[in-house]
Amino acid sequence: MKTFRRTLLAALSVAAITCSFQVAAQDFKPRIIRFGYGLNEVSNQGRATKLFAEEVEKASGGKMKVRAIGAAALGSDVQMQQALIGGAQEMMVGSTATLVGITKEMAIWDTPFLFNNAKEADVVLDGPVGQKVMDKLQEKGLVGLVYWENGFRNLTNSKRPVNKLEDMDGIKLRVMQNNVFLDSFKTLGANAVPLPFSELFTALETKTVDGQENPYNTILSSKFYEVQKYLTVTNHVYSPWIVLVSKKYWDGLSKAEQKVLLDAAKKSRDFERQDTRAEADKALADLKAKGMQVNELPAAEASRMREKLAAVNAGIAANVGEALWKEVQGAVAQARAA
Ligand code: TF8
Repeated sequence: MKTFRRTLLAALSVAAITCSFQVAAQDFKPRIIRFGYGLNEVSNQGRATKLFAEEVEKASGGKMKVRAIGAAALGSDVQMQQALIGGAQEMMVGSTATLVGITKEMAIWDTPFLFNNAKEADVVLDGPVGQKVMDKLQEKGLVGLVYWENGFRNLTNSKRPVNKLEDMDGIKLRVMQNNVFLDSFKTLGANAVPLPFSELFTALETKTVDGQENPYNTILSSKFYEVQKYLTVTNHVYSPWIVLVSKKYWDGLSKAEQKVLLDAAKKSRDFERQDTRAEADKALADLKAKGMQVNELPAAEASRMREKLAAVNAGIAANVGEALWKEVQGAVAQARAA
């Protein structure tokens, strides 16, 4: 009896597999998805994009192919967003911070010191309020699938070590194309200049700007250590990346194709966060070995920085709406208590 049941089960599961393949064959059209990103192929962004591409191809039986195009070869974050909205490009990953011109609510993630650690970020971003902010993109022609980790941002420059806030005075600092970042660094005394990431290395090299701020991973993968001497550990904000699909493109996909993209995006997210954190753990030592002079902002100065930056919070709340501000604060408090 037992053997019979086992045989029956085996037969049934073979039938199920065959059946799902038949569904697959009908539901997947041959598709080529151009997926753009800003960092190098050899970066956390590049590695996770590669994994995403593999997962999509596997799950669609080779019908859906992802062409990963890195190093901003398809344009800066802002340019790619526009291409997605217009339907000229299918997918991308980039900073949530560069989306605020399209969806103002995205600025909530730019709140300085919003998260104390990555766990809080995961819980809030993957939770209901993270989804709510992501869904706002749809009315603007974009579909957000998942958040990846860019990471906690730290300050580099070529002028001097930043040991106290006053050391930032007059430093020409590249910031993302985003008002919260612009206001934050002006508040701290820097001469903040918005620039797309794709122009950053050259701007640092030619001394058009003196400094920038990004997670350790990016300072390493984009070789900023070649053109920046000083790194100050500030962890002033946690930066998410977001995987986006053109809504025009998305709406033309079958349910099965949409599921393939969403499932693969979730797998890539889990991989990306692990990979990013493992790399970040070692990156500081690597950056020192490459010759960067690293200092921690002394605790008293870090508190001064927090206090100064709290001044931008009211502006963010007004911009994204008090209700969303409170909801996110509540979600953070809950994540912190858990
Ligand atoms: C920045 C961001 C970049 C992203 C990337 C190009 O400083 O941190 O990492 O925009 O997708 O611009």
